[in-house]
Formats: sequence, structure tokens, C-alpha cells
Amino acid sequence: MLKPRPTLTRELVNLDGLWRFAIEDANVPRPWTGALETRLEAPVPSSYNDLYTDPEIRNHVGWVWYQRTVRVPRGWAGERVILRLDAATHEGKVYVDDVLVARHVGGYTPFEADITDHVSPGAEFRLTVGVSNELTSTTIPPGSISVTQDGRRQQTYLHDFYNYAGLARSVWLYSKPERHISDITIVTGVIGQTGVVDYSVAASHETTVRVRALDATGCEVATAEGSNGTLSIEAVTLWQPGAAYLYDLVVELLDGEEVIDSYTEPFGVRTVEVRGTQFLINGKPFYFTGFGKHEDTAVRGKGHDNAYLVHDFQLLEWAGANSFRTSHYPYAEEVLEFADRNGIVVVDETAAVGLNLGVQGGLTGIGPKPTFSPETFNHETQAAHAQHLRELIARDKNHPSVVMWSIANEPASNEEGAREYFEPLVQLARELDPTRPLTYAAVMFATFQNDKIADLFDVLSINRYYGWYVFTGDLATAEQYLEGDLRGWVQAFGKPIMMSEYGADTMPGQHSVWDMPWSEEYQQSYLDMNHRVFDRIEAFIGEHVWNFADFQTSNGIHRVDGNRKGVFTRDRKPKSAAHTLRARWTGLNGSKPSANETAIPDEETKTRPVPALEGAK
Ligand code: BDP
Repeated sequence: MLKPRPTLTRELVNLDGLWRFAIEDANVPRPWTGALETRLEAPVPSSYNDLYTDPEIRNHVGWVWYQRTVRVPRGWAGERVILRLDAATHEGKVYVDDVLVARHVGGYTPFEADITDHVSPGAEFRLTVGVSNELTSTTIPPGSISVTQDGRRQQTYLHDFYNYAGLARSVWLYSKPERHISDITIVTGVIGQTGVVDYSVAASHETTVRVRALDATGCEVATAEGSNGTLSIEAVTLWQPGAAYLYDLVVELLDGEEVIDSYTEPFGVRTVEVRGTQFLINGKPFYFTGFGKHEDTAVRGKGHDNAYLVHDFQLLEWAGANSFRTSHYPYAEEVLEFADRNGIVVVDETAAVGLNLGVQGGLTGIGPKPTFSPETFNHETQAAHAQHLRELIARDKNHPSVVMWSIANEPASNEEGAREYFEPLVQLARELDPTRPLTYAAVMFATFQNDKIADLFDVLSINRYYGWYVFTGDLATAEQYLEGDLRGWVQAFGKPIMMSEYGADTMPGQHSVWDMPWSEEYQQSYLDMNHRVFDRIEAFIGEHVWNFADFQTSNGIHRVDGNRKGVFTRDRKPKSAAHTLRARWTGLNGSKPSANETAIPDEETKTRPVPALEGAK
């Protein structure tokens, strides 16, 4: 799906700003048919939850309404007029005056409506957007809604982060010609010094397609005709981690010599491959350093904010991080474009977090019901998951920064039914994008002995909290178990392995000379312990600390105004651990620490169950 951009033939109006806002009111059954009766306004983009002091708004489960008037530019006669919402979390309904023009399920991917037949150039229309925050057993992510004794609806869910909702990304109005480009796919390869760029263009009408590749200075370096083809770029400059280089693909639809539509898609020339136990970018082993992140800031919740975008990337660079995972949902497209321009590598994740009823069983990992069954997560859930995967890949396939898809976070991959659930999704992802490796982040209860899906994937991503949730405060025992665990995975599957989550909650300002959980020193020692183990494992390809910054969660007794595993506070101040990581990562400079195999534990350490997890399926 093409991101709206102004081009020779397309114009773009940004609809961000303050919109009228109200939560659904049973007395106003059709709020889109007139002016929304409210004294509230909400900024777009922003989650709405933390804006107001009224708990009824924060705790509301169901639809909220946004409204504004929009004037269609008078010069757009004869053009198609399109409304584009970058996201409506988790479901959106869009009305132009009294007409429903779009409905979309899935909170983190864009959708559009062609509204040409409902509006007139030069005239205004009333734009009303309904957004629902409901999560059920058939949404991704899943959740459930219950009703309290006094009749209030309550939302629960199986993920840690707060269920922020609303219009957290931009809304656009744009024009495109009647005969237009509808999609572009770019896949790059390298032969010697030559960049090989396979492209394919989808268009609304059959007509001549011309493509031109421009280098970063705007000079034409290759050109071709036809809706599919290959461009060769001599003496190519590669897109490299830490050294981004972008070309532009200018795609034109022609009628004779007349350009009837034009669209420019930036791209980078790079290759990605898993070979043996290595992850290769441009044929060279790549070692991931960085974080699992969240889109999360005070007041605006998941609202996209360019100031935080720039600052977060500065902090990534400062810490020596070369990558991050979009845990646990696709991030705003601006983030991926910025990663493309700044040479930061991205593991791009779907919103499939919480497909695991085992987490309700606490550390036993035995949930009240099986995760995959007709009554719990079923074919309908799987169909929703497939749709999320389609929309993620359609949106992000041309980003050079994206080197791997993560299909899910911490699913119950140890339970019966996991293989039947995931195998078709893996197959779908490979059809949609045969070029990028696939992974999922494995939960603590999924071990190398009971996991049912790891062999379907290319990279093993492991979430582990030895020394935090288990062996709390006992880093010596944690170290042995972690090593046994990781070595078990390597031996069982023979694939590259990375740590997709490891972390310890930390209160800034809390200090101790002992191994005291929550202290800044403990977070540092915890990370050091993990790093000692990682450096002893040959097949190890990377480390993503949980989390980049503290973030808001749902209420819970082990959360203090949110999750405190951030290496930075929620307002991006470094905890001591930030300096620990900086010292290590700037020293590594993107390459793997030399493996020191001396401390291999005996067979027994590898297979001994973690006492706290005993009984886990
Ligand atoms: C992992 C989840 C992550 C949580 C983290 C934690 O993947 O979303 O925030 O644990 O507990 O299980 O901090």
C-alpha cells in the first residue's frame, strides 16, 4: 500500500489538529448525522485515554467519536479524492457527511476510502470517525470484555502494555489521477558491484509504465519500461546498517509522452539472508544490538510524535544500538522511513501479542483453558492474524531497514494446536515476501523441548527473564540456567538465535551494593550476566534489551505506574544501565563479540527444568 505523497500528479492535505471528540452516548445513536454534541476536543494524532481527567473516558470500552469539517481543494476537479487514516486503534468507521465510506479492523495499519463521489472540489464536508478499543477472542491482539456487578463494561487483555486507543497517527486527504499507480514492489539484490533492482508496478488501468532510479543527488542511474522488470545500478552504493543510502524509484504512467501519474518510492539496495547460524546483511554477519521498544509517551500514549522519534533515534545511536523490534505491533510509517534514512535495522512485528492463555496461569504456565481451541483462539482468530500479516507486509515491504518479520510475540508455541495455527501463517508470510527471514518471540514456558513451531522459522528469538521473574536476585543460578536454555535451543534447531527480550524493572535513584532487584546496579549486573552468556554462544546473533524506555501498562500489583524495565525513563533520562550498554555496544560496533566457549555447562544443566516453571506444559 502506497504512503500518500505529494508528487507531480498528486496533492496532499494533512488533517491533523484538534477534532471534536466524544465517547459514545446511547442517546445519540447516529452521531455522524450532525454536529457532534460535545465540549471536548482531541488532538490528532494522539491516543485519547490520558488526555482528560474524567475516568469514564479513560476506562471507556467501546466506540468514541471524532469529528471535523474538511474542505476539498477547489483545484481537484477531475481527480480521485481519497481519505487515508494511518491507523484507527483498534477498529475504525469513517463517515463523510451521512455516508459510511470505510470500516477497518486492526489498530496499527492504514486504510483508505475513495470519497470522490461524495464530495465536491471547493466544498466542505463533515468528517466523522468512530474508533473502537474493544479486544475480543477474534481480534489481534486478543482480549475479553466482561460486565461488572454494577453494569460497567471492562476490558481485559493478555498483554502488558496499556490498551491505548483512538487516532494515534495522521489523517490525510489526497488526490490522485483517475488512471493511477496503485502499488509498487521493490526487491533488491547485488552482483559484484552492481545493484539488481526487481520492480513491479500495479496500476488501475493498462498503460505504459516508465521507471527511473535516481541516486541520492537526484542523478538518473537506471531506467526501464514496463510494469515489471529489472534495473541495474552500476557501482551501486549499498544500504548498510549504520550507513544508510537511499535511491528513489520514480514511477510514471504515460499516455504517449504525457505523464498521467507519477509516484516516487525511496529504496535501498541491500540483501538479507540466513545462512547456517548467521544472519547476513549484504553478505556480512550482522549482530543485532538494541531494544524492544514501544510507541509510548506521557499524555499522548501511542500518538506519533516526531520530536520523540528524533530523540529516540539519537539515544539509540548514543547507546551504540543498531536495531530494534517493533514490539508488539507495527509502528507508524514515519518511524520506518526514519530508520531507512538513518541505517537502523528493524525487526517488524505484527500486533499478535497475547495468544497465550498460559500467562494467566502465572509461573506454572498452565492456563485455565487451552490457548488454541474452538472456544478460545480459533480459525477466526487465525483469519484476523492472517489479515494483519497481509497488511503489515503490504505496507512495509519496500523498507530497506526491515530485515525480518516477527509473526507473534510470546504465543503459546508449547501448546497443542500451535503448529496447526502457525503453519499456514508462516506459509502465507513466505508467499507474501519470499525475501525476508521469519521469526516469533518465544515465551519462557516454550522450551527447546516442548516448542512446536520453532523449526518453521528462520531465526530463534527468545524472551527470557532469568534473574528477574525466576531466580530473582540470584544471578549466579540465573546464569547457569540461561546458558543451558540457550544451548538447548541451538542444539535442537541449529538456527541463529537472538535474545528478543531480557530485562529487569528498575527504579531510577534506587541504589544498592548488593544484588538488589529494582536498584540501578541490579539492572546493570543483570545485563552483564546475560552478556557473559551470550558471548559464550557461537550461534548467537543479537541482543534486544527489554525495554528501551519505561512504558504504561494496565493496572497490576507488579507495575508501578507502568513497566519499569526501561533503560531510559519514560521521559528518556538514562538509568545507569544505559551507560553499561553504551560501553558494550559502542565497543562492538555492530560485530559479534568473539565467542568464548570455555564455560559450556554439562548436559545436565541444559535439561534441568527451572523449578519455578516445573509443571509447565
Ligand atoms: C514479556 C512480554 C512483554 C512484557 C515483559 C515484561 O513480551 O510485553 O512487557 O514480558 O514482563 O513477557 O516486562
